[in-house]
Amino acid sequence: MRLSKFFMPILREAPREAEIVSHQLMLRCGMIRQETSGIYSWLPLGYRVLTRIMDIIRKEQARAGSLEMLMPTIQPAELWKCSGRYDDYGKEMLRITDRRENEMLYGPTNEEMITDIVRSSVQSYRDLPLNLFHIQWKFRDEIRPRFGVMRGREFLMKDGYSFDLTAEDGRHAYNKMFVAYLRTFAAMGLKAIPMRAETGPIGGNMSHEFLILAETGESQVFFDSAFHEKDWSTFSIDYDDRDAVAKVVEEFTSMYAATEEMHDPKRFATEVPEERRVTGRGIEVGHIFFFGTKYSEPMGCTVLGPDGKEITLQSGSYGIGVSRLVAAIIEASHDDAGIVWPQPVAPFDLGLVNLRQGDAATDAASEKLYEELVKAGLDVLYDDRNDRAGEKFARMDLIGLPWQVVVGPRGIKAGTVEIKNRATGERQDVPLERVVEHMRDACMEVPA
Ligand code: P5A
Repeated sequence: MRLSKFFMPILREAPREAEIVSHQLMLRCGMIRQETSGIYSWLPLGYRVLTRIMDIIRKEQARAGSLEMLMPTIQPAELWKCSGRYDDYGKEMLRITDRRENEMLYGPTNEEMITDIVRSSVQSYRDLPLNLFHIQWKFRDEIRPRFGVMRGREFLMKDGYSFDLTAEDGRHAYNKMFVAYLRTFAAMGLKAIPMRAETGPIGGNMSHEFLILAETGESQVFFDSAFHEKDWSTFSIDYDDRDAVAKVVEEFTSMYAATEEMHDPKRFATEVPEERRVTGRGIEVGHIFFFGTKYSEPMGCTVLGPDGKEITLQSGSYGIGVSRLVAAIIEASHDDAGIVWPQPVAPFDLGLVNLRQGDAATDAASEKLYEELVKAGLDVLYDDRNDRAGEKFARMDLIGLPWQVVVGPRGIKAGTVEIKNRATGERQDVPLERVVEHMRDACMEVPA
């Protein structure tokens, strides 16, 4: 992509209403634009990151055996009356009436709708287990939408739902998602600590939140510093191996980690040696629930078992804050100059900077490199604009692409370009003919 043809409305200064660094940087980079309180447009740069996050989620969900589908944003109120949640949800739910006076709502979540789909389409025990997910916009009329897309009113969620015959199978489905979430966040360059959690309006009797640490996080968290030493990135798993999956879950849940609501100071003190007790703040990027029959029972979600008897299904639901993640990643990964994208979610793999647009030799070398890098399968943002070098550097640092390939007149004379690693600031002169290979190695070095 040529910057001259891209739409990335950079702001020199952060608008005053932005209180936290991720919100400031997202606005400054032209990633999002607020339309009204808690509702945002995603501009091309921001949408690229959102897309890469969705790609990672899809890949890990598929590995864990979940099937993607798409349910609507608008739901009939009828379903929610059936589960008993229509009144419980209160003012957070946006209620709508259509021209025929039908009561509708903009979905804050989809437990009712998916349960309705399963109860009407699945008749036999042979059709189970089932695990379905979608990535869809939600609306929650939050009292205090704030921090940009971190706590929005309209926000993008990945929500998945499991249906099983027995509590034991349901537990396995829950464990699989637990592990899939660890893998998903790790693949984005994040360490998301699973913490025992309250279930709130979603309900159920077992639940974990996944939180990433950040000073600006809305939740106070208490955990064992042993989490810092854990290696999130490498474990692979055979999802059909129940014991192996349960073992990973056990390994993580046996270490103390709790949000304020669930924190037990006495247990914390007895279980965790003093020097390992950490109190900090975290951002909730995922939340999983096991319901048993909480939704299946009132909604009559049953199948016929092998003996012809009715079985009420065991269900669970599994959420990831997709749009929140974009802000959360920035909170976890930035410096004074701007964003520092982890490679797997970066909007482009690298920025190619032509330091002297209009100089025949640098123009020719930049154009040639651009063509070759794109041909090699790399996502390149090519700064071909006629701006001052200082402005170009500052802009590249601000938008935080993992690598900068800088083409300047002096280097071209010597047959080299400078490659800068955004995260470490390390610079290296690389011969022109080796740049493509160098960048390919650097960018494809993604953890399995
Ligand atoms: C799980 C999937 C649920 O809604 N039902 C379907 C369950 N869980 S949850 O915890 O309420 O939400 C899941 C994740 O969505 C993100 N999230 C938000 N992101 C941005 N703005 C909001 N207002 C918002 N509310 C929830 C969180 O990451 C949460 O973990």
